[in-house]
Parts: sequence; C-alpha cells; structure tokens
Amino acid sequence: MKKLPMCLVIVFSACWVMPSMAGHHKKDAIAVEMSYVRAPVPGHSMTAAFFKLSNGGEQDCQLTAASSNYAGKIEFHTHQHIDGMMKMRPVDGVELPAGSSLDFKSGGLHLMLFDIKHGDISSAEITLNTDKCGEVKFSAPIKSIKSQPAKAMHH
Ligand SMILES: [Cu+2]
Repeated sequence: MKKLPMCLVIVFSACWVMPSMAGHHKKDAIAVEMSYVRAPVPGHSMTAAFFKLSNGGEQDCQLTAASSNYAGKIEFHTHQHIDGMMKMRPVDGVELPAGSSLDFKSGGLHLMLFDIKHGDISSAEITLNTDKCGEVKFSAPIKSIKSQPAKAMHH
C-alpha cells in the first residue's frame, strides 16, 4: 500500500499538464442542469431563472455577472427573512467553490431578469461570467409555471 501516494502524485501532475495544453479545457468544469426561465406574468417585464450549477473543477470560482439575449439586465438575487418578511436582495458575487454545487431555485438564490423581450421566444440564451472559470453559456426554456395557489409571488 505504500506505493499509492506516489501513484496519486503522477495522476495529479498529468491532470495539471493536460488542461493547460488544451487551453480552453477548463470551461467544462462548470455544469448547468435543469435550467428554465419562468414565463413572465402578462404585462410584467421581469422574471426569474432557475437551474442547478456545479463546479466539478479544482478552481474556486465566483459568479460575477450574467447576461442574456432575452433580458436587458440580469442580477443575482437571494431571498432573506427580514423582520419576518421574505425579501429579495441583490448579491454582488456568488461563490462557487471547487467541488460544490448551487441550486438557483424559487424562494432562494435565483437569477432576476429585467427588461425582458416580449414575443414568440421559447428559450433564453444565458451567459454566466466568472472570475477564474471563464464563461458558462446555456439555453434555458421559458416555461409557464401554473397552479401555484395562494403563494404570494412577487416576480
Ligand atoms: Cu429576484
């Protein structure tokens, strides 16, 4: 069993060399799953996007900005209980440490889309920018979420 640590050293150093030769290989570290945009309430120009984000790489990252062809502006929002009320708060940067995942979900962290484009659009192309992990692009279908009885949604 004494040999095991040396084997690990070799494997890890090979992993380090290969991505740096491939150049853009690091982008694959960030994965987006189950993404969708909530169809806006008629007459409203903002809505929210939800998805699961995971960082399978070895680099800690921070999400710094988001943009889309579907929205004029996007902010990262979270919900917080303040004086017994659920309030949305913009957050500047969202940490995504190596090996972690984040749920952007209703009632929690989410992408807030402002000045959305109206018309016959079925999906939004969304780009997330990070500090050290490059850009992440994905396509999120726009879904109307029906039957949410008695839940006071403010977006
Ligand atoms: Cu929000």
